[in-house]
Amino acid sequence: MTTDEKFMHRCLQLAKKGEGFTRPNPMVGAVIVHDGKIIGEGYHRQFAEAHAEVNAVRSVKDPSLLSSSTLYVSLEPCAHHGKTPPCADLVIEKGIPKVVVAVLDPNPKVSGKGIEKMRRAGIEVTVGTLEKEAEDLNRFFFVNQLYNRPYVILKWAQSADGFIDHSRSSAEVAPAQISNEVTHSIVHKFRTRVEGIMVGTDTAILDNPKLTARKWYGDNPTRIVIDREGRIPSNAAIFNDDAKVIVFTRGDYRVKKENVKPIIIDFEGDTNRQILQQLYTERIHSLLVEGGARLLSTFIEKNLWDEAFIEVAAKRLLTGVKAPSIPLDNAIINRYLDSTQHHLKNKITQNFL
Ligand code: AOF
Ligand code: ZN
Repeated sequence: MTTDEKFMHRCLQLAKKGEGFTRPNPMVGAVIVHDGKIIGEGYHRQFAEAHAEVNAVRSVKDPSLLSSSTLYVSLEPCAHHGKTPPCADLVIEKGIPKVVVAVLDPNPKVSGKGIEKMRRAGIEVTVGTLEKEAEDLNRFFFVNQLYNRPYVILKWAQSADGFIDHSRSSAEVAPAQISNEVTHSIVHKFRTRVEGIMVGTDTAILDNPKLTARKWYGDNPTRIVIDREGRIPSNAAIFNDDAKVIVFTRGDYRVKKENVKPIIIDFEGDTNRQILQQLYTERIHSLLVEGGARLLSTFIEKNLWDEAFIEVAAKRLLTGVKAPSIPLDNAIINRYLDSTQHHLKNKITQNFL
C-alpha cells in the first residue's frame, strides 16, 4: 500500500461511519495530512449537514498548518451551492496546496468541476487513489446519479438443484423452506439498507409476506407490489400498517388505506423501466427485489439490476418453480456495466454468510 493509499483508506473508513445517515447523499471521508501525520479528520455525518471536507478542516487545531498540508478525500470536492457552500471554494480559501481525490463525483452538477476549480487556483490535484473502492462504497449513489434510477438488488434462495419453491396454486400450501433462521435475519438486515422492497402479484398472494425488517434493528423499507388487475386481497399482510406500500396497477385500486399508494401505469413497453422511473421520483433510491422467479427474471433479461444475493441451500426439491438463471460460477462476478468510465459491476454474492 502506498502512502497515498494508506491515507485514502482512512478516508474510506471515516466515510463508512455515515452509513445509513447520509442517503441518498454519498458517504464521504476526508483527512488532512501535514508532514506525514494526520492533523485533521472528518466525514459527512448526516444528509443535509456539513460535507466531509468542512468537518476535516474544522477539526484541525492549528489552521496555520493548512497552507502546507495535503487534503485526502474519498469523493471529488463539490463545486456547487447545494445545502452547503462548495467544498472546492473552502479548499482554495484555506490555501491547501495539494489534494488527493479517490473518484470523480458522478453528480452532473459537480463532475469534474470541483477538480477544475481547484486546479485553476493552482492546487495540485490527483485523482484515482483507491478509485474502485470509493466507487464501490457509494455504488447506490453512483447508479442513481449515472442512470437516474434506483440501485437494484435481486435476492432469492434456491435449492441445490435450482428450484426456488415447489409448485403451488394456493396460499393454503406453505412455501418450501429453503433459507434458514440465520439467513432470514441477514435478509432482514438487507431490508433495512434499502428504501424499497418489491414482489410480484403471485408472491404477494401465495406467500402472503409482510416484507418488513422485523428481525433486524432499523427502518422498514417501502413495500412495492405489482397488482395489475387488483387481485391481491385487501387483508393481505403486505397492506398491514407496519410500513408504506406502493402498488403498480392498471386502473382504480380497490384497497383504500392511508399507507397504500396506487400508481397507475399502462403496462405497455418496458414495464420494469417505467416502474423504476416512477420509484425514483418517489425518492426510492435503492430497491430489493425478492421474487417471484418471473419478476426477478424480467430484471435480469432487461439488465436492470446491479447486485444479486443468492442463497443456495444444500437440500434438493427435485421439482418445482425454477430459479432465475444468472451466471453463478464465482461468488462475485466481474461483469462491467460501463468499463470505459466506471468500475460499477453487476455483483453476485452467493451464500452470503
Ligand atoms: C463533497 N463532500 O462530503 C459530500 C459531497 O445537498 P448538498 O449540499 O449536501 O450536496 C449534495 C451533493 O454533494 C451530492 O449529491 C454529491 O454530489 C456531493 N456530496 N460532496 O464535496 C461530501 N457528501
Ligand atoms: Zn462539498
